[in-house]
Amino acid sequence: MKSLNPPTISFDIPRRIKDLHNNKLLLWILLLPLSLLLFLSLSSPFLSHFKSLLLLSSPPPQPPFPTKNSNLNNNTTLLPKEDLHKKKIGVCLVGGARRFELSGPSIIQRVLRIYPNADLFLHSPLDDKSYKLGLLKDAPRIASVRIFEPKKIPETESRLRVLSAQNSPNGIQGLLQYFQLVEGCLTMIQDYQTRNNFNYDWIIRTRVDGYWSNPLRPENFIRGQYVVPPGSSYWGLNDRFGLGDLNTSIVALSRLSLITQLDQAGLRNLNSESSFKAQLTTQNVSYITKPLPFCIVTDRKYDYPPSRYGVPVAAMSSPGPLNGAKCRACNPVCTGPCVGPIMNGLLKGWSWTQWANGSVQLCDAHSDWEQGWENIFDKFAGPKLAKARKRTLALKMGQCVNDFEKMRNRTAHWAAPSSESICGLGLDL
Ligand SMILES: *[C@@H]1O[C@H](CO)[C@@H](O)[C@H](O)[C@H]1NC(C)=O
Ligand SMILES: *[C@@H]1O[C@H](CO)[C@@H](O)[C@H](O)[C@H]1NC(C)=O
Ligand SMILES: *[C@@H]1O[C@H](CO)[C@@H](O)[C@H](O)[C@H]1NC(C)=O
Ligand SMILES: *[C@@H]1O[C@H](CO)[C@@H](O)[C@H](O)[C@H]1NC(C)=O
Ligand SMILES: *[C@@H]1O[C@H](CO)[C@@H](O)[C@H](O)[C@H]1NC(C)=O
Ligand SMILES: CC(=O)N[C@H]1CO[C@H](CO)[C@@H](O)[C@@H]1O
Repeated sequence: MKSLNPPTISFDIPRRIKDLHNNKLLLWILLLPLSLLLFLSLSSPFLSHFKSLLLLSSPPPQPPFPTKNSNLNNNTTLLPKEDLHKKKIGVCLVGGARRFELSGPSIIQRVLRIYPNADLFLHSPLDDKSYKLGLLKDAPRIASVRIFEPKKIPETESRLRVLSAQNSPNGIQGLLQYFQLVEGCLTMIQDYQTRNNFNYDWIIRTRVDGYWSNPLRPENFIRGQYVVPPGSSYWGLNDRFGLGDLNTSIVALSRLSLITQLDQAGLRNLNSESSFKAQLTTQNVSYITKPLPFCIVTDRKYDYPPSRYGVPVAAMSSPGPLNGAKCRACNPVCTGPCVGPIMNGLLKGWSWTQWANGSVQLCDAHSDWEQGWENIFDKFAGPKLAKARKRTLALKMGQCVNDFEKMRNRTAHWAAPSSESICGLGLDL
């Protein structure tokens, strides 16, 4: 027990397995280290929750909001970290594996391990990079994994009326695939809730290609409001991350099924961000933007410097928070006073992103990632992430299959092609 201060409290509990879902309470109590008990006995609001946990049968009662924060006891209550460790949290991780050797270890370290009680739900389309997903074998808890072969999604009249193909690399079909990816994760969560007869308190929705430079902090758990990053709003709402309680998350993640409602509301020509915003507003879900320390790792090329409608590409090494801006590993070409004029040239409601206080440093992303980017990454990401990157890129077929089998053994619900075929798609025998 190294630290008991937010945001890095980590209950150092040995590998959690499926059985834990059945004997959770018992194990939880047995494994609570003595030092933590001492800490608990010094911290009275925590103690009363803990006592009730010991004395009452499961499920543990919902503790009241702590009295020291009672002046904040309304819809925008910030839950203290200790409380979150007793809540049911689902983490929905969606998207293709692409450069998961860079993003994955950061997600494990700065999202999943910060909330070690959270259940991971992985929803990812199968491709020749899917083998990289095996590194999730190190995730604290895995509830459900679905790796699927993408199929064409019907472009109904209603969907064609509401959505716009503009600025979507793969047109309306691309949008629908993305919406299904997100909503499918909600379906996985709801199935899991039904099967195990409980509801999550919180759902964290994040992307496989998100690189987290700092931990996801507990201030981002706000009841009754959906939390998204500022900027990159493309006439709508930044849809690269979201966090909310179960009710708001159900609305936020129902991206495909709510299109009918948007149609009935007469909405037309929406892109991903504007339909996301419309689905929250038409369902009366309020949202709030909060700075978030992640960026979206992209292989795509973008003109430099970006023009009004251009897209800025940040260096992954930027101090941040990058709020889900696009990024790559680069030696930044624009830092300090160079950044302001470029960012001020971007349209505010489009690709613009918060850059104040030196948070953003820009890459020239007009061609491929620069030579030597691996060393650049290793330097800013540190030895742990560098090691994970090297291991994934040097992975052999046998290791990969073994990783997937390990992960499968720890996962309650597994729907994916065989480990051999996932690994075989991307690795030589
Ligand atoms: C909740 O409390 C915060 C902080 O005191 C305050 O700013 C906010 O207006 C309150 N919200 C409601 C709905 O009462
Ligand atoms: C969530 O929605 C359900 C059904 O609509 C409602 O009964 C419940 O009170 C809501 N919970 C919160 C925390 O708003
Ligand atoms: C949202 O609020 C408006 C106005 O209060 C109401 O007419 C509408 O029925 C609400 N919609 C939903 C889905 O709750
Ligand atoms: C920049 O720093 C100042 C001073 O610390 C602070 O007041 C301001 O909120 C910061 N701006 C952003 C966007 O973080
Ligand atoms: C997975 O579990 C099975 C049966 O419990 C066991 O035989 C196998 O060795 C395990 N595989 C790994 C990689 O842990
Ligand atoms: C969790 C919670 O307190 N939700 C409340 C937020 O505020 C609305 C009305 O403003 C209430 O209906 C909710 O119950």
